[in-house]
Amino acid sequence: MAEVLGRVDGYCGGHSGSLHISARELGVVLTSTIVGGGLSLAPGVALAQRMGQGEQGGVVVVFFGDGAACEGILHESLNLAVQWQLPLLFVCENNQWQAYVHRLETMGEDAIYRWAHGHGLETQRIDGNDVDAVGEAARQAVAAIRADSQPRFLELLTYRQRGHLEPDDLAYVDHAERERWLQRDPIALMTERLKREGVLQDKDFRIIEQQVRQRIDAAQTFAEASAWPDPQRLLQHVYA
Ligand SMILES: Cc1ncc(C[n+]2csc(CCOP(=O)(O)OP(=O)(O)O)c2C)c(N)n1
Ligand SMILES: [Mg+2]
Repeated sequence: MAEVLGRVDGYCGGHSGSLHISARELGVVLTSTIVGGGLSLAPGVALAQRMGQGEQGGVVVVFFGDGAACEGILHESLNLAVQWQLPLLFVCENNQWQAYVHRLETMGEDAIYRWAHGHGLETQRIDGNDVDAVGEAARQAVAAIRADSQPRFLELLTYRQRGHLEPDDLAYVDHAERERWLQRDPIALMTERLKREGVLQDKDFRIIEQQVRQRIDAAQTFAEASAWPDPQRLLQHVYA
């Protein structure tokens, strides 16, 4: 059988969706479909960084959700990161939902950054819908990690606007709460601010929107023109 029926594009030889990407050239070690999976690997990657692998002064960043924060691996990783003085930034995207369960059914109001703080590192809770606040906190955290070789932790408070999956009627959602958060959509907030400060005008936003649409269309065309991977390679690089 022919090795491949045409050119297979995409990450990981066409084997991955957005949940399983590894792109070394972009500095992306992996994404994982196992909730909390990234947390288990991040200290190892950061240890390699500390031992001289990777770019000089590089900092490892691990992103995870409020659901992942409820798993034991968060504590193990935080503890190792502090004890081993790892160049590791923990970023918890607290979007209030863990599939179909509201996070307040699984933890106290202010739990996440306090849990992390208990392990002896600096933690901060940020308005995750304020683009500037997130950018500034991230820059400061990375600079601080480079300066004292201690990990840092950011909790970004935000809200999941859509369902867990696309076919999701949101019947279990508190619509008043969702509505409040929709009023604070991060892109809308940033747009308003840039207009108010006279940085950009309506026509500039229309151009940006058009450019984004073109990029998405081009990516879709590219993906649809790519070949499917050969079924014979289905089990390649599968370890369990
Ligand atoms: C170990 C594990 N348990 C359960 C699931 C099923 N699952 C997929 S996403 C998800 C919710 C994750 O919530 P959170 O960590 O808050 O991430 P979010 O989707 O909100 O970004 C669950 C339970 C899984 N993928 N892995
Ligand atoms: Mg969540």
